[in-house]
Amino acid sequence: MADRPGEPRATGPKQASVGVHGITETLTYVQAETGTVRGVRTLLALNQVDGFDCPSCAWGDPEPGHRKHAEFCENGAKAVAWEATRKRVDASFFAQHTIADLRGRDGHWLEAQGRLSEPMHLPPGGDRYLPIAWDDALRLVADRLRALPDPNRAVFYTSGRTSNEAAFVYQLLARRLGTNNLPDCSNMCHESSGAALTETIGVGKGTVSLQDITDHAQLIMIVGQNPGTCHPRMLTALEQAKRRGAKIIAVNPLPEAGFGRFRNPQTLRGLAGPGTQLADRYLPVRVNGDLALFAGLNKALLAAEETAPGTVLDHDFIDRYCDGFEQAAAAWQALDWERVQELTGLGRRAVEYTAADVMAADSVVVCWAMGLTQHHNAVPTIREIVNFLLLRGNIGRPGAGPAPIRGHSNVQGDRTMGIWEKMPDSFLDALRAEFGFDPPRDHGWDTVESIRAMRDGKVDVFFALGGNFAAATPDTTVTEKALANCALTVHVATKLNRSHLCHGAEALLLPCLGRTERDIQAGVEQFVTVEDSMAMVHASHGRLAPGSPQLRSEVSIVTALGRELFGDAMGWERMGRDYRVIRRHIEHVVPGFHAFEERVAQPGGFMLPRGPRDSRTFPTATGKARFTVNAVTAVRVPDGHLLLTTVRSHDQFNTTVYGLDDRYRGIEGGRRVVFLNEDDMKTLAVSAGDLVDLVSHYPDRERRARDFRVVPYPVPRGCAATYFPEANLLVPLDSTAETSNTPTTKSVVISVQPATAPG
Ligand SMILES: Nc1nc2c(c(=O)[nH]1)N[C@H]1C(S)=C(S)[C@@H](COP(=O)(O)OP(=O)(O)OC[C@H]3O[C@@H](n4cnc5c(=O)[nH]c(N)nc54)[C@H](O)[C@@H]3O)O[C@H]1N2
Ligand SMILES: Nc1nc2c(c(=O)[nH]1)N[C@H]1C(S)=C(S)[C@@H](COP(=O)(O)OP(=O)(O)OC[C@H]3O[C@@H](n4cnc5c(=O)[nH]c(N)nc54)[C@H](O)[C@@H]3O)O[C@H]1N2
Ligand SMILES: [Mo]
Repeated sequence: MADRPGEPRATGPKQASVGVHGITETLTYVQAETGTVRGVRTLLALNQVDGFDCPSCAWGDPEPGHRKHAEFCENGAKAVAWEATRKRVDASFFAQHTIADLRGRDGHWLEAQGRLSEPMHLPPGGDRYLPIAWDDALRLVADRLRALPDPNRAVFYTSGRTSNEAAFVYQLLARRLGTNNLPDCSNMCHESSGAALTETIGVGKGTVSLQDITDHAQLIMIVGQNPGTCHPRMLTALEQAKRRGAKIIAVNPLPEAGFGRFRNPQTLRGLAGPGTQLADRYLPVRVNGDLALFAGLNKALLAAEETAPGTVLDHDFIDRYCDGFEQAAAAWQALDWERVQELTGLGRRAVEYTAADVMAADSVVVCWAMGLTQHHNAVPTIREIVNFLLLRGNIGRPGAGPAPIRGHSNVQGDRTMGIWEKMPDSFLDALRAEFGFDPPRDHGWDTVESIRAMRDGKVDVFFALGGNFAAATPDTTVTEKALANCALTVHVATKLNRSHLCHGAEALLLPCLGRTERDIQAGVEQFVTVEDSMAMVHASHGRLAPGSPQLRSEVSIVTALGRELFGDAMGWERMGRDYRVIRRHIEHVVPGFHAFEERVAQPGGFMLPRGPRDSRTFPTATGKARFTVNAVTAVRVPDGHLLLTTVRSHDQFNTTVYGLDDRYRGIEGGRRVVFLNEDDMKTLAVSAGDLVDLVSHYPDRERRARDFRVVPYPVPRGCAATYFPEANLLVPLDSTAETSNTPTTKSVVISVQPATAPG
């Protein structure tokens, strides 16, 4: 990728988050992209009961009466401005730029050109995209899909901004065609959480509500998550929790600014005062050391119980609701403290003090995100966290439970709607009953399997509803070639990105409405629905005039394609004209959506049922919550190598780079940096500012990412960090988490070598 090495400056990690600086920076960006009046009007509709859902993260909204006039964060504001920009990428843009030219630009430049504004077609052998009429474009896709010798030669990718309504009709289209090839960004995100939670508590989602965090939890652990950047509104909830006396423990190899003082920009106190110190304890765990840490905590809790029987564990809960305790306890007894210390990089005392904090708290919530899910042992790590919660009955009561904090604003809802390559038979049965066709039963391909299939020539049509497949997935070089192997690639998108340039023999670029825009079908304004991290389902009403008259909604594109492909026996046209028809189907097919239309009309929407939380029912294989035995492992790092984790900067949303600064980590003006421990720098004989290559050594071959500046940083010894997606080419396609098959983008074994000239 032509991501030229800027000349980043490093000023060291910051101790505090948000504050006035953040607001001015955001307003400048909003103004530059949208012009002020449009910008401010847009922002005020954000996350209000009659406004649109923030397209950025999946953090939950406060109850309707408790919303601030400005219920958004710095990064939500950027996401909205990014979508509401006045710049346009139209036919004249593509006439001026060949694909080869565009492939030479970096992702930041591509998206900065503005909104895609008309459908475009790259004919076989063409060197640039040309305009095409909507009807012709949809007919082309339908023709190619119909001509497939086997429906499994098509792949339908989804990114997590897609609404419930669009996701539902999209999975319906794929299954009606006859395939379960529905990979999504969740395969790279919280798949490990889903797998671990389904196995142990019977539901693949968190069980915690926003009020559990703000009003009830006595201890909140934030593990492998960077709320100051990725879920800034969570800081407001944590501040509320602190004010009523809750404790907070952060577990992270990097001392993120969000754990320090928080200056709430939405209160006068926050703007003027010193702010609230959020974390009471910070554990600088080694990258991939979390399984060992939680096993160590469980060992410490068990030991304390043996010293003072009946005071630590919740035996009543364990006996009534759980199984597998004895085996798990035996494993903790056998666990060696030295191993815990070696793998976590933390002293035994630090673990025992933390266990004491846990014992002092009547209710504990554990929040986590990508710091846990993208490792080989991600699923056992999260199972071990469930063990930790079960030991003290920290599930199914106020202020307690597991809280995987989701990424994309509707990634959780998309799953609920059936975007998954292996939906259970109960869902497929309901689909058959509702629509009268036999959905395929064989599991489809997830993201990694889809890349392999494309690489191996098993895919003719790749269709993406949003996202940036080429940049977000691992092994960039392999993935880009894999996409080029397809006969047809189709992207429904708002902005131009790298994936649109890694095209098949023929390609289509279909521009769609964003979350902020008014969606009118057959003269009637429509709304869509989304589900947040806390399983609240609510409506989202676009407020802005569409960026171009040619934009169509995702629902309208998918239903029009459905009609073109299958005729109208299933009522595609009605679904596309009136989204209430889709919601009625959802009500019949998806559990928890009874009286959908009425309940979603209530301010704030409604909460989906969560058995473990509401009634301590655990729909697992045994009908009980399950303790598991998890071998305490971590990635083995050979001498002279480091374990690299890949993180987001404060100025990006996944592959969308808003700007080149990472304010909280003190990086300005560039992204090609690698954060190293100063002792490791001595051993490696590198100095601050040196230009180095990062080289990953997986058995199949060497992978090299060139030209990164060394930045000394307080990461644990033997660990390193750099930014996603620049580092994705280092992640081998075959290096995935057990069970969830999530790429191990947070543990890549690398060596740091002097920069070589591009070969
Ligand atoms: N502004 C902004 N908001 C976003 C996004 C964005 O890109 N920008 N992306 C959205 C999406 S899709 C997602 S999934 C979420 C992601 O939200 P996060 O998961 O918070 O984001 P990451 O930057 O991937 O960082 C994970 C955190 O884990 C830490 N970490 C890395 N390795 C380890 C480890 O081995 N152990 C532990 N304990 N910690 C580790 C990192 O230091 C970092 O603080 O955010 C969502 N919100
Ligand atoms: N190394 C490394 N790799 C990672 C991660 C990591 O932490 N490290 N994180 C992983 C995670 S958690 C995730 S979720 C994935 C993200 O993977 P994706 O979801 O595929 O990527 P995004 O960058 O979120 O997609 C951005 C693009 O979506 C399109 N878009 C934006 N809004 C809309 C909309 O409303 N509709 C439509 N149709 N298109 C829209 C725009 O064209 C934009 O360019 O990346 C994964 N990859
Ligand atoms: Mo994500």
